[in-house]
Amino acid sequence: TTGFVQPTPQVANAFYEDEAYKRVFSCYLPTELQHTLTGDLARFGARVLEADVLRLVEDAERHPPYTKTWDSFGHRGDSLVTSEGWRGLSAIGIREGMVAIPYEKDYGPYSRVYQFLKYHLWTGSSAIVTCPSAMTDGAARLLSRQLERNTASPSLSETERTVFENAFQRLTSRDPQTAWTSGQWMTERPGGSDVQHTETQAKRVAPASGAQEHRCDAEGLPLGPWSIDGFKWFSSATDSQMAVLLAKTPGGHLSAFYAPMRRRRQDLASSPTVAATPATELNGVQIQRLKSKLGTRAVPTAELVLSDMRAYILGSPGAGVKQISTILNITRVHNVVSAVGLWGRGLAVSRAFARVRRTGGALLIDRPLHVRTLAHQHVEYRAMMHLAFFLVTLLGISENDGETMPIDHLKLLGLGSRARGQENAGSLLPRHLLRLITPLAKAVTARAAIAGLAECMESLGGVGYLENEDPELNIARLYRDANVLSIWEGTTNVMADDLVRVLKGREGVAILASLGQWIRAVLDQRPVIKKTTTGSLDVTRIQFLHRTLESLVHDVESQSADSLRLNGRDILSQLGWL
Ligand code: MFK
Ligand code: FAD
Repeated sequence: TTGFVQPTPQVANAFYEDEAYKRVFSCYLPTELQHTLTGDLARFGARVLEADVLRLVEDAERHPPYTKTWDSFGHRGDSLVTSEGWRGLSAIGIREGMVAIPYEKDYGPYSRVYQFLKYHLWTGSSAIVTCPSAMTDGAARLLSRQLERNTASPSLSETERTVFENAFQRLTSRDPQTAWTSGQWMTERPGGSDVQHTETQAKRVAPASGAQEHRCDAEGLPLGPWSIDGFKWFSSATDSQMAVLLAKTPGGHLSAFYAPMRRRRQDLASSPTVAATPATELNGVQIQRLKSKLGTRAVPTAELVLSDMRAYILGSPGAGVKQISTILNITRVHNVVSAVGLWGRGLAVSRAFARVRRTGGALLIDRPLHVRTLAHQHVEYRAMMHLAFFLVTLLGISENDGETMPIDHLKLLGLGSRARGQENAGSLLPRHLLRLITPLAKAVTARAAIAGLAECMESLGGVGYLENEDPELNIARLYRDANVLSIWEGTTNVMADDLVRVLKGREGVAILASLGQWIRAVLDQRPVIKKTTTGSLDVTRIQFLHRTLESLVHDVESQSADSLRLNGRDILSQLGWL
């Protein structure tokens, strides 16, 4: 046909074009590191828009995973087939250090900021391989804590130490040939928010030394002494090499376990004729079926039947939630950055479209009403970007306690007292804020991104609603994917409930005191902030927050946990002013 054809919008490298991203880059990294990291981030901002990466995204979306349950001869195999696109994108994520960066510790407390700045660029082109990488990061953190504790006070057997060390090295590797990803299996049919009704059972079948246990995992390391039977309702990284899962130990105690996904086949030693078949099999796992989902379609989310899955316990029996919360608190930060990352890509498409689309003779970029609509979105996005990267900074500081940071930089973030030598208060403050802000930020960024991406779709008119042929412009995909962010890793109500758990918990009073201390420190910085920023930290808002906080402290002290729980979402939105 002849006639008008809309010129294609060109999405630009976010490192140079996304003002909120640029602001966060300069706010949350000290100047020297900005120089060091510019090269890699600018390169990666361009890389995620290159044709070969976008082809992988398209392939991953067009070819969702499937299972081959039986072979032609009737052997059950449960092989999971993922697309070339999915595998290619997974390899890129691993090579770029999407999990490895914070464990390489090249930039101390700022390694987390670097990791998540890169991750932000990645989300929109990742086909959500970021889901397994989030759980992998969480599992690596959990295993590294086990190993650190063991160094300080030995409690692991030599076999356990070797198995955990091997897994940790693989999870944090940058080599796609040898790197592992990890699943996180919590949700069961009776409940995902409330895991106390977990039906999966674990029993100990061999001594911890593994002396009587000759079966090995795919690495040749002994399989664990616990045998697990049950059913997991959602497993999103079914192609992973390991999982951290919850199961009940005798006495009904909810406990956490490490389990390799595959084991060496026992029948091979006695039947040399089957040597041509795969040397490993699933470690007591059957894939019941893959889920059919609104979004995250490339992610292999499965229902799993567990039957004598062999595993190692993590921590003591009954400490399952406490152990796995190390993972939860990391994956929730990934969720936060995924929210702003997907939203950021959506806004980039909106901006690109407004530059080329004419209505009534004018480009949309010159139409005041359209610009006002976009501007409102950008202000919200910018606020959520600050929340996200403040949280990331707190994570980095908390994981690298004791490392020195530039004082001016810390002061600007209201964290300066730490460097003034107030060791005790100083080192507690970031951890307190991290515990408080993680559920808050997880809840508010997810919902803001979902609403924001709906706006982005509308800003493109009818084309916004289409499953666009150009993967970098497909807001419909971003919107479908973003909708899970308020559900997995704890729904909004569960985050509100977690906030009440924090406020009414053993450390509640101290945590609120830290929040008050931080707000006062930020207010102290008012003159500096005014001088050094373009007004992105709104002081009136902070003063308002201070007043809100005072009434909140009063409420927390005077009300029961149950009545506070009813108001959990109000508290979330009040603190959302942060
Ligand atoms: C691309 C984006 C990245 C994300 C990818 C994700 C892929 C999808 C993966 C999933 O969805 S995995 C499944 C996620 N599931 C959840 O997030 C579960 C949601 N439910 C909750 O979070 C509940 O609050 C929880 C299961 C934790 C409640 O369990 P309990 O047993 O009722 O907890 P309880 O008794 O209140 O707390 C037990 C202990 O754990 C307490 O410590 P103490 O024993 O010392 O008192 C709590 O303080 C502690 N705890 C609970 N939550 C914590 C925590 N500690 C630190 N941080 C937390 N978040
Ligand atoms: P329920 O817990 O039954 O919640 C239903 C509703 O009740 C929600 O609106 C919730 O907010 C509300 N509610 C629950 N408790 C309370 C309360 N105390 N107060 C007020 N309201 C409450 N899980 C894994 O373990 N591993 C995975 O890899 C994984 N991947 C997933 C991938 C996808 C695509 C999806 C959609 C889910 C995945 N999940 C995974 C599961 C996810 O974590 C759960 O669906 C989620 O935690 C909610 O649990 P549920 O589905 O049992 O809902």
